[in-house]
Amino acid sequence: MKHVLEEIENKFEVFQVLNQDGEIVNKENVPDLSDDELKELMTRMVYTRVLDQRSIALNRQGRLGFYAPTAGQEASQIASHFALEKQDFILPGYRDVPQLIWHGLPLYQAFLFSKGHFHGNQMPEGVNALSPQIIIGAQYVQAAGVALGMKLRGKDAVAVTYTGDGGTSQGDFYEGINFAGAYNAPAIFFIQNNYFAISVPVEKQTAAKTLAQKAVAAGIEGYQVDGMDPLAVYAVTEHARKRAINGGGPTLIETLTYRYGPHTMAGDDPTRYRTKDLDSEWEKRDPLVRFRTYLENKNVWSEEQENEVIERAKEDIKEAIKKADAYPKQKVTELIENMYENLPYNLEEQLKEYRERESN
Ligand SMILES: Cc1ncc(C[n+]2csc(CCOP(=O)(O)OP(=O)(O)O)c2C)c(N)n1
Ligand SMILES: [Mg+2]
Repeated sequence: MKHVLEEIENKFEVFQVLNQDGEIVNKENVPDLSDDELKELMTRMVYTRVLDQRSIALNRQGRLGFYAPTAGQEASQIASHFALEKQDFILPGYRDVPQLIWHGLPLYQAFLFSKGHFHGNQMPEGVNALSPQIIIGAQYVQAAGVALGMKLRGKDAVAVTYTGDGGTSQGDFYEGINFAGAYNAPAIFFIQNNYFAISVPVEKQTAAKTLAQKAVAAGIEGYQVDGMDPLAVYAVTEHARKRAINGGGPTLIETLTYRYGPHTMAGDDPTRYRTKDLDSEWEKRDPLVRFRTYLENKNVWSEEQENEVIERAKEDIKEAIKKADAYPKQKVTELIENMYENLPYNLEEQLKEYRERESN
């Protein structure tokens, strides 16, 4: 009898283009990006790192609410988004606010989302996205549906969703990839494998050797990618997008990455479940460090340019948090009105009551 599982598992190799020393190790798969595009990608990653640092500080000052740190995951988040187009539809998880921002969600609205204000969930016209999903895995089912809708309408666009390693244990994960496979829907499913679901290590999450191999049972393409390598993440996303648009069906992409910070700012202490050695092993793979080395060697990036980006990000954040702080507080009536298209009778009663209270 053949050992099919072992055979399949061994076929999933980590796809890498740029190693941790910033050297190209996979010439035939270097994405076709101009110097300006490379600079823009670096700019976005640096900006996002600053946003993360500032968001953590603002949370500690009590000016932000819910926040899930992103440092370490920039290549997975920003380089995947960089391969998308404006018409693509994004269904993010709670840690994926950066992709929303680069898709067009204004910063002050991202801050309002953090503060629990409904306006943070209202995508501006032309920003094709849902607000971040808190229910682990639910966005996978929704992404399959959005992708099928795009296919039926003949759109040249894809639905893109993100979950974590822990998310792959949810029923919704399997339902989403299976449905999208069955309907050959143009979807890209990302798993950002940062090796922990809060404190639970991925080895306790599943017996599977890779998360990418879960694509096999759904009959879709699956890749395992170095999630600290922006060029690899970009290349594989661009490939998956082209395939989907050309009727090739959905793709599951596992990015191997790490979150340097705590799970969220609500009291998680990573030192209780991760070692310093593991942290520093991953810091050596930092996506900003290796991309900076690569770009500096190509003479398309400098410390001066990076400092400009850092200053611009700080200024933008200052303005945006000011605007979010000054934004009118949400009313109970607005909460009710924004929840349903047709109100159930009990909420209709409460709405009336709150309208009276608020007018006094
Ligand atoms: C259905 C569901 N169950 C449990 C939770 C609580 N919860 C929030 S985050 C999380 C861990 C998710 O880990 P992972 O999918 O690896 O994503 P990461 O936070 O590492 O990005 C859990 C269990 C939830 N939000 N939804
Ligand atoms: Mg995780």
